[in-house]
Amino acid sequence: MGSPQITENPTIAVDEDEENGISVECKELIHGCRKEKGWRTSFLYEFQGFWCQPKEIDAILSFQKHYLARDSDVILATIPKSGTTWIKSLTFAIMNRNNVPVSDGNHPLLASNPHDLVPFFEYKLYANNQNPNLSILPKPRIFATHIPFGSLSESIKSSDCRIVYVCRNPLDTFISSWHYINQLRRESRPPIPLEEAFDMYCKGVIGYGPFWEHMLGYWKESQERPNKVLFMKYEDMKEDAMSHVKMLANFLGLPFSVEEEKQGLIEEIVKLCSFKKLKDLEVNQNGKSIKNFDNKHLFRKGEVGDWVNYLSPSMAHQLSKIMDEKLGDFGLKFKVCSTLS
Ligand code: PAP
Repeated sequence: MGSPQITENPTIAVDEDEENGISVECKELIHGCRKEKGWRTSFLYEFQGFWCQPKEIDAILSFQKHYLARDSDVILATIPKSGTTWIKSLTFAIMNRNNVPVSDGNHPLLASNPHDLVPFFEYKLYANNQNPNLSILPKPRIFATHIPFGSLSESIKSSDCRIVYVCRNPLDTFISSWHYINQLRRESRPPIPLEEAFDMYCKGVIGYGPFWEHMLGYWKESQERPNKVLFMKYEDMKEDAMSHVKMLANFLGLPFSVEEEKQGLIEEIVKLCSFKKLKDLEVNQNGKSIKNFDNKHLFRKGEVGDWVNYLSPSMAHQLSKIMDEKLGDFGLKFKVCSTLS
């Protein structure tokens, strides 16, 4: 039944609701997994080499069994709080620009949260024991996931479908995650102290983590198969969104025509999907897209380098050392860290 030192800790009790409704297969599986205290749920379980919550594991099992990729599919992959909402909106706007003009006052992004337009495998499509018939969806289909590359279904790896991975510097990702989780815990539990969350993050214990394994899985694949995986960084996108939108459209096989560029379409897409534009929309101020998740918490500051307002110099050095050790040899670096050396 998992790790004894954790189960014996009297301060952690399993919230029965967290395992309610999950399959027998999943229940049996998690009881054989290593576990650690969770961020939002009582525990995170080490499943296929990454940390995950019971309901997510159940959905991932279903996804791995049932999802069949088409060559025309596009999969947006991120570790949480790395720019998922942003890449969903940009990809949706680029891929649908011939059906819905970006300047249309009824553009779907003005009335729906990006998570409703581009569903997650593990939170929507395969959640709660569902096995939806995705073959009825028109091509090209856009899906999203936080699942590490190694655990994607075989058909994703072997088909010609494309994967876009967005990565964010871990210092900001950590702070964004900490704020977000504390918002979600507000009703049920006290906030997690920053120092405690930081220790967990540095050990790799966070949903879909360790972050370095998550990043490297997609990074290595993008180096080996650049036509299969496009690897983008949040900081680079913030610095020059236009060239990234162009790069994304090229990768997706839908390059902008000279005419579109002249008309300023790239700039329009950048504006439509900007943090400020999306944050101020009614649907993103008051709606809920994924069960228990208020849309408004998806839009906090949207800045690069906010970590300096929270992390002590020694915490920042500790995390940047981990990044150097784990990612440096693979050539994966983040500009924001030059301020630390
Ligand atoms: P998710 O994994 O829960 O879907 P995700 O969208 O990846 O969350 O990350 C949220 C972060 O992206 C937030 O960062 P912050 O906490 O540092 O502020 C959020 O503000 C930011 N974000 C959301 N939408 C955009 C956008 N359109 N442009 C830039 N950043 C954005």
